[in-house]
Amino acid sequence: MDKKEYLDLYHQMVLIRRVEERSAELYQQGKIGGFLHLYIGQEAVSTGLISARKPQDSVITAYRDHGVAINVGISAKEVMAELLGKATGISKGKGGSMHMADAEKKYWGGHAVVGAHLPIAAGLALGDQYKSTDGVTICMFGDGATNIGFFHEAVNLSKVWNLPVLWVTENNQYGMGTAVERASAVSEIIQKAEGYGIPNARVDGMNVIEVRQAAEEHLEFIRSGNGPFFLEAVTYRFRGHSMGDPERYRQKDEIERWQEEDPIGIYRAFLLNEKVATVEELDEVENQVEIETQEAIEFAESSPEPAPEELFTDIYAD
Ligand SMILES: Cc1ncc(C[n+]2csc(CCOP(=O)(O)OP(=O)(O)O)c2C)c(N)n1
Ligand SMILES: [Mg+2]
Repeated sequence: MDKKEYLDLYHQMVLIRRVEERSAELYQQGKIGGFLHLYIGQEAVSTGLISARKPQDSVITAYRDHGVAINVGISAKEVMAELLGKATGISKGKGGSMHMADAEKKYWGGHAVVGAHLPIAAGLALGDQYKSTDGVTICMFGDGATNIGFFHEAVNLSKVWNLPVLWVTENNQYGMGTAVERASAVSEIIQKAEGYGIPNARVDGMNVIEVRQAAEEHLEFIRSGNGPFFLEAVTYRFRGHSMGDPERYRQKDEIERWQEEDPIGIYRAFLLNEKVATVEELDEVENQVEIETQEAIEFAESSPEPAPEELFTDIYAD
């Protein structure tokens, strides 16, 4: 990567963090309705993964989807407007937090039902295989999703049909309020990939460079016609499952231990140690993000709500 690319990854991670910190405030002010699941703590996973994608690659994820939206190139303005349910949002204000998508960018959402997007990912990959494109589908899902039937059906079939899909489980140690060990028969999720004969690896999900390198290697493996690959990114969410989570299922000192591994802090130290950038340059990126986030909020707040007729559009494909 050249310096610009290194700084761009830093920009993306800080932007995700700041947009989400501000959206938590807007939620508390009652300006965002419904659920709000923050990606704070997990930024290195999607930033590293998506930075390795080619334009022909599809991306699909669960409801913790704001960060992924920013990584695929959706502007902070469109993300914020969607969160506020405004017509200028990326899903025209009709999707909200859990349903951000952009077909032009091959970002297929944003899915609220746990595990339900895995069969869709298998279908996207089947489409690429059928049309002989060299696109790969990157499908991200939580550790909890790997206990669901959808997961087993989709992952099994991906191996049977040798589909070009990169399965990525974000093991953030918890489903809603349930620790991995209490819900999954095996605590290393890659053991499930073994059961389906799918090559697999674990990566430090707090280290954006390691995630990127893993993604580059495994996407190339899949693109060369080797069928699916299964990656487990070990990570942690710093905030509650969604807004209003009393967090009675984990200790404060556990959260603090993980916060010492802050993915943004780790990457910032890396950029400074490797002399890729100076403190002033990184501070400048943060200042830019502050302005970008503030402008996004102003844009969202001053945008109109969707017109009532919009209830009847975008329901069926033309
Ligand atoms: C089929 C289904 N069952 C239950 C729920 C309620 N639910 C929402 S999130 C969640 C936990 C999922 O945990 P995980 O897959 O680890 O994702 P994370 O929230 O950690 O990102 C549950 C059980 C749901 N949305 N869909
Ligand atoms: Mg989880």
